[in-house]
Amino acid sequence: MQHVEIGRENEHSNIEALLAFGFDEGFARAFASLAEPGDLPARIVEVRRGRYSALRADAAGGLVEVEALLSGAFMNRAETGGDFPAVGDWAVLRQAGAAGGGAAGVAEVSGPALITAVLPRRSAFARKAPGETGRDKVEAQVLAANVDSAFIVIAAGRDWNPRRLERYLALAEEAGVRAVVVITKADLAENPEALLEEAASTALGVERALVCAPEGRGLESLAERLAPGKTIVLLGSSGAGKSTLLNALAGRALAPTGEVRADDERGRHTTTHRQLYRLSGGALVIDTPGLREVQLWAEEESVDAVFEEIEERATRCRFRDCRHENEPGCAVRAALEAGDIDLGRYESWRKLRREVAYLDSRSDPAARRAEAERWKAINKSMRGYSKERRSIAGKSRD
Ligand SMILES: Nc1nc2c(ncn2[C@@H]2O[C@H](COP(=O)(O)OP(=O)(O)O)[C@@H](O)[C@H]2O)c(=O)[nH]1
Ligand SMILES: [Mg+2]
Ligand SMILES: [Zn+2]
Repeated sequence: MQHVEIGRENEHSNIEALLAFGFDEGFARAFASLAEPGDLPARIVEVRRGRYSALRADAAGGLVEVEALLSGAFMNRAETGGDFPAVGDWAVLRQAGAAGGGAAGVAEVSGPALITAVLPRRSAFARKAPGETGRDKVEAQVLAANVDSAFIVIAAGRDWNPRRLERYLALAEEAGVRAVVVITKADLAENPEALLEEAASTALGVERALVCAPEGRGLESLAERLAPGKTIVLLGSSGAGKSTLLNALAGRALAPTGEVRADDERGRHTTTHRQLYRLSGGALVIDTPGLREVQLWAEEESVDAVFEEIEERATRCRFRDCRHENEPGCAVRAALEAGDIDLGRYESWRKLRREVAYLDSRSDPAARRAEAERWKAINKSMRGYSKERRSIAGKSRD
């Protein structure tokens, strides 16, 4: 394996400028093990229908954004949708015509760059790929990679839907990423306190913020989450105010807002544009288009972790394999009847569990588990961490 030192010019590249985009020693090592002479590390900053923009160092010590395609070898190797690059990924970039050039360094060669590999992810937000993927086969689509935390954006008013929150929280749990619930459009809330409370009883132990981005209200609490070189992803439905929030955090219009949902006759989303931005403070923010359909790509444990009160009751059922339907001695049903578990939560939990069961029936659960472990190799301890945090939050609630 080649040795790469950060902040030192070497035969590969001048990578110092990439540090501001989250590059570090771990990524440098992974890069060195996959790269050939002349290759460059680059972060995927934009994905548009299978076309990629990547950010790499230039010869002058700055950064340049280049268009990139997948190499033929990459395409041959890719087995499932989850193998393809996503916004936030670190990639090995090869300038066409420069391969094998040896001393090419950071030569400014024109022509398309090729992505030859994606570096192992530290976290990945995935959903079940929408649309036609074959009748018997379901696949993952990675929405964002190498993310440090997720802002789950939900607007007061018409968008308000705690059930959707649970779905995103399960994805965050699966990704091993810390979530913050951001309630936007505070100006539309008749009773903002009630929304905060509902969010608290839906997202147990998860941080919450109430903002009105156009007026700059509530942004300070979020600003604390925005550390230089750390990556945040904005998730939430179309029109929830994600791009408006991004622009307010940036202090300037980085992303277009107010976009109208673009559907074709079949009702499918035509906007597939995800982009990574850098705020002047140094934080990196991934904006995603409104997702109409966020089908789970998760394991049972990730769903259960979002419904802690149910998970806890379930340990007291008479039968170990109780499905909490009509079994005798079911502690979950008993708690439901006593009003200790909310019916909406119970039904939501069952729905998400059914989605996982569907995934299990249409994909190889062992393969999915292995894939998930690969994506969060470094964040593996997060699940235990978030549990611990929850119980602390639960205790201090009274
Ligand atoms: N009333 C109100 N409208 C907002 C607020 N934030 C965003 N909007 C509007 O909501 C619409 C969708 O916002 P946008 O940021 O594009 O949503 P996105 O699809 O999640 O990126 C736009 O018309 C915004 O002007 C807010 O705090 N209050
Ligand atoms: Mg937007
Ligand atoms: Zn039960």
